[in-house]
Amino acid sequence: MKRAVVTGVTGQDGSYLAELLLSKGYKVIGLKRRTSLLCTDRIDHLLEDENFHLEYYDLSDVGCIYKIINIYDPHEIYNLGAQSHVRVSFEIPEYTVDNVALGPLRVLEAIRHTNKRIKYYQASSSEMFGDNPDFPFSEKSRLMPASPYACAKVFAHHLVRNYRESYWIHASSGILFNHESPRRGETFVTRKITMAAARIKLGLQDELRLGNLEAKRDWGHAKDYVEAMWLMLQEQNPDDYVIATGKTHSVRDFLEEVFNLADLDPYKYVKIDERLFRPHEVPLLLGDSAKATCHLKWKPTYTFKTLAEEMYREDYKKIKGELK
Ligand code: NAP
Ligand code: G4F
Repeated sequence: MKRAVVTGVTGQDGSYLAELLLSKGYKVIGLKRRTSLLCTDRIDHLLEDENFHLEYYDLSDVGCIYKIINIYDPHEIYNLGAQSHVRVSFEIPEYTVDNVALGPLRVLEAIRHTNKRIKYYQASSSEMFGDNPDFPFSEKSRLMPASPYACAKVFAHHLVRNYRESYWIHASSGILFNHESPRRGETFVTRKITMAAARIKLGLQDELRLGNLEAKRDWGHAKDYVEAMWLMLQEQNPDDYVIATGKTHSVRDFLEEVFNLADLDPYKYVKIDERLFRPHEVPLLLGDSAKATCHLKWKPTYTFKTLAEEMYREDYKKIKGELK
């Protein structure tokens, strides 16, 4: 039986990836950091599965990473754990850089010193392209990070190539563009919008504060994107892959799409709040995932519209259920 470790298993991607790996017959060791509230909502349905093991860890604690490798002898490690909010990284840069940049270093060092046959997946990000004006972005595009978070992701991205070439570790980076779902964290813009639309529709909210509506993102669905992570580690050779839909839309487009589904006029509710702007904005992200299509045979199944619709409908159903 194949064994996979997933850091950040309580997050959006960690929960979908754990489900995918269990469905493929893996034993999954999900790593969760200690929080004062339990925060396992996204994986509660997996806790009874005999092939799912939940362990405490922290990306700043080297010893626990060696311990997990020694106990479970994994074939694959998916490193998804991170302080993943770009704007927050301007508020807590040192903490962000520690887990986003040094976390991967610690895991790769543990692999190097225990078992170099463990395959490693690094959660790289389209934020690394920052304000590079030459889109669409491929694996060869220039990295121009525009936040502490993105600078740290660039460090980790280069480190993966360095460990691949220096120590022959099967380490791959997925340069994933924004991916969302009904499990997306509530402070990211898509989920903030779908939750607000549902709450306004149900009479529970009368205002939605947003920042820059003109920023554009290449938005896909997290379920599609975790499939790409797994595919990368099944390849004979490790490599870097852009994972994207190849379409870009503004925050305004997403807002209008969702409020239209709710049959609401967004401009009756939206207030622009300067505090939600970033010191350095990434104006436009658009990915070219031709390499992943060719090598991994990966392509997205969700569109912008089906993603927005699923997110809004799920939020509406959940909030209405809670009201009852
Ligand atoms: P997420 O929902 O924010 O989940 C992040 C996970 O990391 C959570 O399990 C979180 O634990 C954990 N974590 C946070 N700080 C940590 C720390 N200091 N030490 C250990 N674990 C920590 O993020 P996601 O959307 O699933 O993204 C997964 C990974 O892909 C992240 O590395 C992110 O940077 C990267 N990425 C995401 C996207 C995207 O659009 N979603 C695109 C490109 C790359 P708690 O549950 O306790 O908070
Ligand atoms: O939803 P966001 O916070 O996502 P962002 O910054 O693009 O980062 C996400 O995707 C990255 C991949 O490209 C990941 F690496 C990262 O971990 C994360 O998952 O913001 C999207 C856009 C930004 O331009 C922001 O300025 O929406 C704009 N925005 C406008 N109003 C807002 C808001 N963002 C948030 N979070 N909240 C707002 O009220």
